[in-house]
Parts: sequence; structure tokens; C-alpha cells
Amino acid sequence: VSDDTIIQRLAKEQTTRLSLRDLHSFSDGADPKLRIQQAAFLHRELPIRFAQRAVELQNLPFGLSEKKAVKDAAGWYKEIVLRLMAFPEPATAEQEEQYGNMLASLLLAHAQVPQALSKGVMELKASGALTLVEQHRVDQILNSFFLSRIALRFLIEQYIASKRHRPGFRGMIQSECSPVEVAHKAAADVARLCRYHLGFAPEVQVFGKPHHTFTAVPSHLYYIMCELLKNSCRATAVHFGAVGEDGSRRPLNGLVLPPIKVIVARGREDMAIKVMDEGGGIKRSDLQHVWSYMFSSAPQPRRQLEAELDAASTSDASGGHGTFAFAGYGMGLPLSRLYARYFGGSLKLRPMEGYGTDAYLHLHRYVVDIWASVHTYGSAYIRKGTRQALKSTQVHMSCMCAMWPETRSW
Ligand code: W6P
Repeated sequence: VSDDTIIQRLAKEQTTRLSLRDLHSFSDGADPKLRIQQAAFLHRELPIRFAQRAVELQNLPFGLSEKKAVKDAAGWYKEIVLRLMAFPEPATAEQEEQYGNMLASLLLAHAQVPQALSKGVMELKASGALTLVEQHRVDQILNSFFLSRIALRFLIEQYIASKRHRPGFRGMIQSECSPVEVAHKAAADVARLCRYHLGFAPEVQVFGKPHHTFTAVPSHLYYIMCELLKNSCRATAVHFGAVGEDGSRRPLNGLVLPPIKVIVARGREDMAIKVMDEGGGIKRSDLQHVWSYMFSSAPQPRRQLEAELDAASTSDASGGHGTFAFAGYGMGLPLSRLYARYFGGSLKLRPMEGYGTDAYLHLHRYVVDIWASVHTYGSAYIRKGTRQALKSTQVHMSCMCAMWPETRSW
């Protein structure tokens, strides 16, 4: 049987729906027996998921699959599947350790997948062969692919992270995540980056209560916040003439840039974060382009600063999460929106052309609602059951993890 046949067959298998108990155990790295069980589960589950991604990459429409960069990416996924299958199912603590190390190396090795796809998309766009409808279709497919990839990586990351004990964390999940704190950290890091390249940075003011916390994955939130703040900093610098359209630096001459404001609001159901800038906004007819892999990949003079900011910051990645690594290809915003959607949230822009842009990030305080409703129970049922379920953080987190097997239906 050829490798291709193996992969085609694997890709047709169902991904596993885990029981709450199983899922919860993923996050408790203390018990070696449990860890071996989890490794054994991943050993079965991961080849299917990687095979599905490989097959997707091979079946992209409009000749995208024929682009060299995309073929390369499909090849990496196939290699991974074969490597995963060649690895014996972990049965001892030692094998579990080796398996975990291999998965960790996979995460690192696969950080370039978005860039490869972006390159293929850019070439396709440059050839000018696609209608608007076809471009929209490509965006949909890439969104679906990247969301599955986020889910796949999260499954591995959660397994690896849960081995390490961090107070307040279960793996990647923090039970008392404070958006105000994350915003401060993102603001400091983006400001450092901006100052490094421009010699200055607009002030970032954060409004909200640091003790307003929710159960969330702070690394995802940090990624989104950095992306929004980078865009706001760049827009502000360009709008006030501190940076030329071509990315060249101009003297500020004592000009004080209007601050970027971050507002964190906690309601009964929602945790919402607004990032406001006075960077001149964008026209509504350009809004669709911001979210498109096709348009944002197009080389524009304004992209120069972005590319520089991002190139400088790839080494800055938080915990191998690749915080800035995707950008420079104009994929940061679409990917941020996927991170938001992954937990049932949304990311929207409300620009006022000539003045500035408001970015709204809405997240569920209780992720249980959306995931359980979409993937586990009927929505009416879970809405009724939600409040009670939330009383237990453990149930809460387990439900949250229920998103793992079924992310493709977005
Ligand atoms: C802009 C364009 C943009 C995108 C995302 C977030 C903030 C901003 N500001 O001018």
C-alpha cells in the first residue's frame, strides 16, 4: 500500500469526540499513567487530523494545490503522518516522554505553514486569474484550514503544557485570565517593537479592572491584542506623518501622537475588549480586504513597516506560539479573528475613514455555551444547563475542551 493510499484512508476516518472525563484528564499532568493514556490517544488521533490537513492541501481549488509552496506544505503534513505512525504507541513513561518531545518538535517545524500558503495565494493573485467570488471561496477554505490547524496545534500544545505545572493554569488554559493584564503586556511588547523601529511609539492606555478575569487561553488573547495594537500603532504613525507611506521614518518634531485606548468590559455573559486608534481609519469598501488572505497578501508600500516590525519580532515569540511569526504576510488579522472564533468569540473592525478605527473583540465569559451548544448538545438544552455547569470550573474547562474534535464545522 502506497503512502498516499494510507493518508487518503486515514483522512476519511472520524476524529474522536472525547468524554468530559477524558478531556479533563488531559490537563492534569501529574499522573504518569494518565499521561501515557493521553499519549496513546494522541497517537491514534493525530495521524487522522494531520492526514485530513494534507488531503485538504492537495485538493485546493483554482490551481492553488499546484503551487510549489502549497505542495511543499502538503508534503510536510504527509511526512508528519508517516513519522507519527512509525512511532510505537507509547506504553511506558519513557516512551511517553519521547513522544511528547517529538510532538514539541513538530509544533516548531510547522510554524512556516501559513507563510507557505500565503506565498501560494500571492502567486495565484498575481496571476490575476480569479474572480471576486473565487477569491472569496479561497478565503473561506483557508479560514477553515487555519481553524483546523489552530485546533490541532492546541490539542498538542495542551498536552505538552499540561506536563508543566504553572499556578493558575491547566495546560494552556488559565482559570483567572485578566484581559487588562494581557493588554498591558501586549502594549509593552508592541511599544518596544515600535520604538525599536521608529524611535517612538504612541501611548497605549488600558481601561478596565485587572481583577475582572475569565477562563481563557492567554497566549491566544495575547496574539490577538498584539496584532490589533501593531495595526493601531502603524496607522497612527502613518496618519500623523511620522512614517511615510513608503515606510520611511520622518522626524516627529515634538508632535504628540494621539494615544491608543484599550477598554476591557465584563458583562454577565461577555468579556469585550475594544482597541481604539486615531490612525485615520480605512474606508468601508476596503474593510473586506483586511480580512482576505488574497488582498492582504498583495504587496503595498504600507506593508514595509509591518514587514520590518514582524521580521524583528519573530524571535520574540511567546513560548513558541509564534506571536508575530505569521505576520509580514498580512495574515495577522484574519488569523486573529480565527483565534477569537475558536472560543466562540468574534473580532470586528469599525473604522471611521478620516479619523480612526475601533476594533471589537468579543469573547464568552463562559465558553461552555457555544461549544457545548454547537458540538455536544442541542443549544436549548445547554443554555438551560449552562449556569449550573459553570459553578464547577472543572466542568467548565472540560466543556471548553470539547471543541477539540469538531472544529471543522465553522
Ligand atoms: C487601522 C487599520 C486597523 C486594523 C486593525 C486594527 C486597527 C487598525 N487601525 O487604521
